[in-house]
Amino acid sequence: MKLVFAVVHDEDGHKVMEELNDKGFTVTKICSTGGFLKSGNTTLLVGVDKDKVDQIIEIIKKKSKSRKQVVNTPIAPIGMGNVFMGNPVEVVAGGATIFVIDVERFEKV
Ligand code: 2BA
Repeated sequence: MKLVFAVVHDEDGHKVMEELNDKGFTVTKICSTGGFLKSGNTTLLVGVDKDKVDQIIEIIKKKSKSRKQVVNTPIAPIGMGNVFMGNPVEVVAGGATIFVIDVERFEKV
């Protein structure tokens, strides 16, 4: 058995989850935050047999869009106060970041 972790954009999370449910997969949604952008994203957990992993990845791929996002990184203090000049940096986030890990044991009690 495998556990698929997929980090998707908040706006795509619902669509991905709905499609996975429609295709018969059980999904857990976790509200998460990206360490770089410090903005909300969605992490989906799907436990499945090994032979279904590719199907899940295809669904996530189909329902997740990549987006350009701008992050303001402070580069220099201005004057003597605590005001920082922003340095806007554009990054392309997503479609999705997917991890597939082995499940040693799976129980429902
Ligand atoms: P964030 O950490 O907020 O990153 C958002 C986007 O910012 C990333 O998109 C990437 O394009 C850019 N980025 C991240 N770290 C960067 C850095 N040190 N320098 C320059 N640009 C950087 P994605 O790669 O598509 O990642 C989207 C989200 O997926 C991430 O949000 C994070 O929550 C998760 N993620 C991505 N790779 C991961 C990893 N190796 N481990 C854990 N989570 C990961």
